[in-house]
Amino acid sequence: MQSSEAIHPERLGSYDQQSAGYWLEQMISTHQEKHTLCVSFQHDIQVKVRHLTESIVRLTVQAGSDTDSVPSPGITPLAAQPFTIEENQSSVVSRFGELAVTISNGSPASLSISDSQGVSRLRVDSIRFFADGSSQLRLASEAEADYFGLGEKTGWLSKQGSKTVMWNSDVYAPHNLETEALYVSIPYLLKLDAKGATGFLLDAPAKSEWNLQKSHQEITITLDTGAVDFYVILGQDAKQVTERYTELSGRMPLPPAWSLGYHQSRYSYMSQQEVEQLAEEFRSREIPCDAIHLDIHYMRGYRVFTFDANRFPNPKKMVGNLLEQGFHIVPIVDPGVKRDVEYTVYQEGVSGNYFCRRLEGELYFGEVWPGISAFPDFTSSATRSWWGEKHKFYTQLGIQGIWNDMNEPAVFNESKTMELDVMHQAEGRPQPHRALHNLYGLQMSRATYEGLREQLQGERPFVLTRSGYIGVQRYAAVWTGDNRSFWEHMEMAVPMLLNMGLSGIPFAGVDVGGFAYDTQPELLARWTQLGAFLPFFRNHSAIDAIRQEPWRFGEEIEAVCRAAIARRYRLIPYLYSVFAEAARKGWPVVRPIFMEAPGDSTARTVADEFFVGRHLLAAPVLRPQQRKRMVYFPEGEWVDVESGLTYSGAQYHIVDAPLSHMPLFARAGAPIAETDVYSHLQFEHQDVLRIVFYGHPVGETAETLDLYEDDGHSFAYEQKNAYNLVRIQSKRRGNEWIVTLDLVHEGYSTPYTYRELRFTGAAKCWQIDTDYRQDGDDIIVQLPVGQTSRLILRPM
Ligand code: MIG
Repeated sequence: MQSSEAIHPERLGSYDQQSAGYWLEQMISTHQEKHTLCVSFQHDIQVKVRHLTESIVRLTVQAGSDTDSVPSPGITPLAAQPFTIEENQSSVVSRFGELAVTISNGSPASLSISDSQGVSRLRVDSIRFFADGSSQLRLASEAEADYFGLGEKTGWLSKQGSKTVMWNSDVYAPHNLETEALYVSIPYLLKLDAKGATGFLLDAPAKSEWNLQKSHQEITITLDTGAVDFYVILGQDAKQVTERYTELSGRMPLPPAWSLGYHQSRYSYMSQQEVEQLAEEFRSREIPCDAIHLDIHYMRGYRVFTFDANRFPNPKKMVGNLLEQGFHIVPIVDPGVKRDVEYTVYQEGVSGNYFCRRLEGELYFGEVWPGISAFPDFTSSATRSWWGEKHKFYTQLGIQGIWNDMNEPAVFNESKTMELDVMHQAEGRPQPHRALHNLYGLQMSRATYEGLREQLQGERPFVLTRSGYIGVQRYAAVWTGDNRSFWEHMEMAVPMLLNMGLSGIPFAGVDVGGFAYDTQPELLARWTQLGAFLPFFRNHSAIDAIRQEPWRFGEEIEAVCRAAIARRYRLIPYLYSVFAEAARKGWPVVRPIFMEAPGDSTARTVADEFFVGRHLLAAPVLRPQQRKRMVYFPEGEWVDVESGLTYSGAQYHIVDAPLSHMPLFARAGAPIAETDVYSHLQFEHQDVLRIVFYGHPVGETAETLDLYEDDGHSFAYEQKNAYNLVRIQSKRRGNEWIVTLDLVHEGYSTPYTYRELRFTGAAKCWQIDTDYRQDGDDIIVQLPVGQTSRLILRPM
């Protein structure tokens, strides 16, 4: 605990330390090198402009004319395109597609990015370089602009008014508003204003500090070291910018279906027997579950790529038996390799030169769980292949998922990480840890993913990581580290995950129930209800916290948890289609309300509700004993999927929120794909597919679901086009309600032969022009797979 002495005036640093240094100022000359515009300034500073697409530009600003900043591995490189250029005495303008860059001469010089209407979307008012190698950008900010993104951060949905640090950090202390750095760094801002949406991405693997505090009327970004290298992305709205941003940062490959299921974890399940019993509990209690995680105690003395022979006498048999019952085992793998001369992984790491070293040659050692350990240098491809190959140890046992922890990297010392002068080889461009810190987790998950992909012979790997950087979604799902069993932490999870989604990471989740501290029955129930609609759904708790499996608090809470988990399993066809959309377009799985209601200014302020895809609106209950909650509905009509009650949008309503379930609303008349609940997810055995229309569409709207289907476990969707894409559209035209099913792509043969369309409550007021069956008030139509259809419903 800190005392008041912590704020002793003499301990506070001076605020004008950084008054020295020089600005980007006084343009000297311009020239073009192929598709790069190079502008030279005083103090030997070069600005380079590269138009990458019609709406994305890359700008680098650095001192010294012979160096050229190279995009970090966070970026999927895009080739520079030809552009036009206009020059006059005071400025240079380059233009391609809908984007123009204006470099205005002066002291300081400024850089402005404008759209095809000539409207400035983002302006860098100044760039300053300091003698210590750090630099600072000032972005102009207008009062009506709002900011989102920044990856994994505490606080509310809007990032306006926040201060944050991009420096991957292991933070066990409670995460709160003051926690400026967490495990993942995504130096990316999404700006929304009346002109549209604009993305700003700073490719800075070193530390950067972002200050969006309102009092500044500007955003300042201070970079510890390295070139100023950034991208500006223009678009109409958040969806379009996110799609374009993920062209640059990459998109998630389709994960295996099982990883969308419920995961159970604990630090730690201590033995083979305990794990087997746990699995049995899930099956006998009929709680769906697809994965069990093994935390650090499965290893022999915390040595990665080993099993402790006493605790886990027969891992192969265990993994095999569990697989048969539909459970995947996900063991944890940390980066630290124990210094033990009799341990082959350590021996190979030393002899193969795979570990991080000082410039002078000696190995870097740090202390983590196994004691003194060496750390693989994942910036080198040789190290990544070696590490990837080591995963044979797991894949040979039948394991298909790996959990990467401590990869900031976390080290038990004062700085909490590797020393800054340790070197990384970085494919022939050696740099100290200080410059590349934020890449460590990304590169470790990459090594893991690529290794698994190689060994799994066509099966999809699952990797979960704690640390990451731009582009981490290409390799891994992310969980947000050590939260606590606090209601406040559950509440914070919502904006945190929404901003991660906007930052390109669609597959993310939090420890359901809370990691540290003892959970409470009602908290676990509410958290499980929320977790069922988060992209990654895992219950995990700390070694000293009370047990929090779904049945630990008696029958009522168990029933609530079972129903919540089952609800997710029922909606898997819809959820999987949303995942497929994330893989194709980069759109988040869970989306802030404003993303589906771009013109709605109230929607922008809503941080405690979210969309799952476009048609489901989740309103989690985030307070103890709360049995009602306020919900903002954007324009349209919304149907409570449980009660069938309809709410009209563009306003707030107070809705019932009994403990039994979380308020969940479907867009009236929009297609939602569902199935029956199975104990685990195996698409090849899914013999029911239901397309449910809750309520009916109002107004002249047309809502679409692109139902995506494949085998859920192989890469045949990619290699042999073995997938289906069924475009289901529901629209009103005058009095008629028209539903169409188009087979956009057919390449996967489904285990079921009919698709069932269910119109809830429709029998009371609609008649349909085809054969149907009635179930209560629902109208049911069965359509043979492979048949295109057009159904018309008319009011009775
Ligand atoms: O804090 O491996 O965030 O999920 O259970 C110790 C033990 C290291 C931190 C992870 C947590 C995991 C724990 N690890």
